[in-house]
Amino acid sequence: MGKSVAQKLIDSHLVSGEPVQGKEVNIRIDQTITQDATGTMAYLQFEAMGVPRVKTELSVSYVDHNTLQYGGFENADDHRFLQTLASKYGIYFSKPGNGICHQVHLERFGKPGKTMLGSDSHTPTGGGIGMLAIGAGGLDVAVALGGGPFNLVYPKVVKVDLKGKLKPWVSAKDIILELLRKMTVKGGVGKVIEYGGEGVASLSVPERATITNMGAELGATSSVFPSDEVTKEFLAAQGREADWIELKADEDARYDETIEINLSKLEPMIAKPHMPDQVCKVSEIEGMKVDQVCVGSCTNSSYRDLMLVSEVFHKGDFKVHPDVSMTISPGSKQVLDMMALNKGLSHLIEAGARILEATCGPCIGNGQSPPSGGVSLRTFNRNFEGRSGTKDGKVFLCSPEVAVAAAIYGVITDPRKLGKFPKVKAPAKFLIDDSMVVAPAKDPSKVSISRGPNIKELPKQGSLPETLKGKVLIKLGDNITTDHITPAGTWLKYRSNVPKYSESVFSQIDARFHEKAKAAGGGFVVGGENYGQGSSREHAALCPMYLGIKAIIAKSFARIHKDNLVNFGILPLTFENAADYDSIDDGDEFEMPNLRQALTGESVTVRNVTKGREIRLKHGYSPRQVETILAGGTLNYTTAAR
Ligand code: MIC
Ligand code: SF4
Repeated sequence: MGKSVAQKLIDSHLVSGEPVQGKEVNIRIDQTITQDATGTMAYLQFEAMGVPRVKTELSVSYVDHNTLQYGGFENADDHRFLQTLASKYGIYFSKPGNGICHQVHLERFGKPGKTMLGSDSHTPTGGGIGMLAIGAGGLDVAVALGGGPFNLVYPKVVKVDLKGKLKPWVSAKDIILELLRKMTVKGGVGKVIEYGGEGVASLSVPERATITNMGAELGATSSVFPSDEVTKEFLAAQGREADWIELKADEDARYDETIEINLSKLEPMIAKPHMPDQVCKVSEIEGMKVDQVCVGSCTNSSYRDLMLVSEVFHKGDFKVHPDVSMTISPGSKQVLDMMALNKGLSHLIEAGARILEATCGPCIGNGQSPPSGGVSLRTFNRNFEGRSGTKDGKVFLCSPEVAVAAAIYGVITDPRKLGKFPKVKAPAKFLIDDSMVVAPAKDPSKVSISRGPNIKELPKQGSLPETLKGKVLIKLGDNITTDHITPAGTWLKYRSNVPKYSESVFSQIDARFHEKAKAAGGGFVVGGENYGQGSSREHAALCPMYLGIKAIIAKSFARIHKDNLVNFGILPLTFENAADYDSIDDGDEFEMPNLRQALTGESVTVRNVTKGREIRLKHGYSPRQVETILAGGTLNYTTAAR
């Protein structure tokens, strides 16, 4: 039987395991990426493994999240640590200002047919050029750096059959927003989303990357496009034609599910606060007053996207509305430089847009938090409550077309009203200058790793005890994100300092949570559906582990977070009967006896001592995961195995 692109990519990298949907397989990883906010932990863990030089084909350490810290040395120290470590261990280092990891990697390093693991949930952006690119926790990336395979559950493959062609003012962002509307933020769990059909050829690589990027919001393991003539042209324009290979699905490829999207019928879409799947047509909410417009993030910061915004202002002689504050964050130095040379940047400045660095910036709550209760339209990928830095800020997600229309009129506006569409031609040649990427040292013995005082040791824990006991420290609802668990924004500077960062755990929900957890000597967390969605930050497992959290009992989990919990020896458990969730209250005393033995079976029991009842829970771990949990986490497990 024929294979899909996703199956070809997985099967050609299989190290062990049966390629059967639902079974755990191990795949070889060709490339890795990290960014600064997750990178320090990933590399501390890599160091702890004692491997002298990375074993991947290519690894790049990016600095793009925390670049301009206000009043403090922490980030700058982290940058120094990351740069010296990269140099010593054979990793390329992309300096702050060179751009957002996903955008730069697509431009300069990604290769069709390769696998990539990244310590950032939007790593699947690489699927835009036919890579199998997967987001994971830093520890999984550390293992891949050391030449270890990545474990994944063989996914279902969903074909998104693209029919027709996009109309003017409708773009790639509308395609993924439409898919989010149809599938919801948990609709992609356990699946790879593969794009096919006649509509594929009409989408450029940056447009495809917008779509694969935001597949992360579906909870998908990855998203992928075939590698075709369009991919070849893009790589040639980046001076990398030699990196191209053709990769397409077989005629008789079988898919687990097919979803059809007719591009010709699509309209401008928008996601309302506070979830990326709260999608409606722009026309349905036209007229709402807007305080801010932010263009950028790894979803929509390509040359095409920013030039489009610039051209709309320029051709129509428009300005940013007096009541709107508009920011532009270019995806890369390449984008910024090209627009500086062709005056695209001047047109944005003349229009009154504020030009920020080529970094994540406002997307991660680093600056430009909306005013109280303010409406912010962003071309980003996440609008979780509070992520912008303003708890009651209302963040909407949209395309660059919708963003610029709102910036001009000061209200949400259907961009089709702007008249003639200024189509941006893909450059025949991009401007190539990799001078902000530093190659690793030829002689590693000459490099010493710099460690500032904010870089604290990795916390450790022992193996799993026979019995777990404690209180339910917090009972939560559905769709708890990693931004709820360990927020970013002003806390970001503590990513290398787990004791300090642990004070942020659930702080948006209960400011005293960390004190409570410590005083109780740890305990349990109860959650609803899709617990831990969003970011790949392993701190959302590591910090709770530091606070003594033993198990998270939820209705369902997001993939990366579940893996991170296992990596740090916290038990992710689901209810056999979801209705049992209702019987639990904050403060209930739990006890899980004979746990080590119970984990060899399929389910475990928690005794709710307060309520005098027993609740059956499923774990669904692979034999490797059971061993990992018993050992108290991946680091213990791998060091013991050596
Ligand atoms: C995000 O978009 O939430 C982040 C910040 O890029 C995270 C990584 C992190 O928390 O450092 C992600 O997407 O994985
Ligand atoms: Fe950066 Fe935002 Fe992309 Fe995360 S989603 S990598 S914070 S731009």
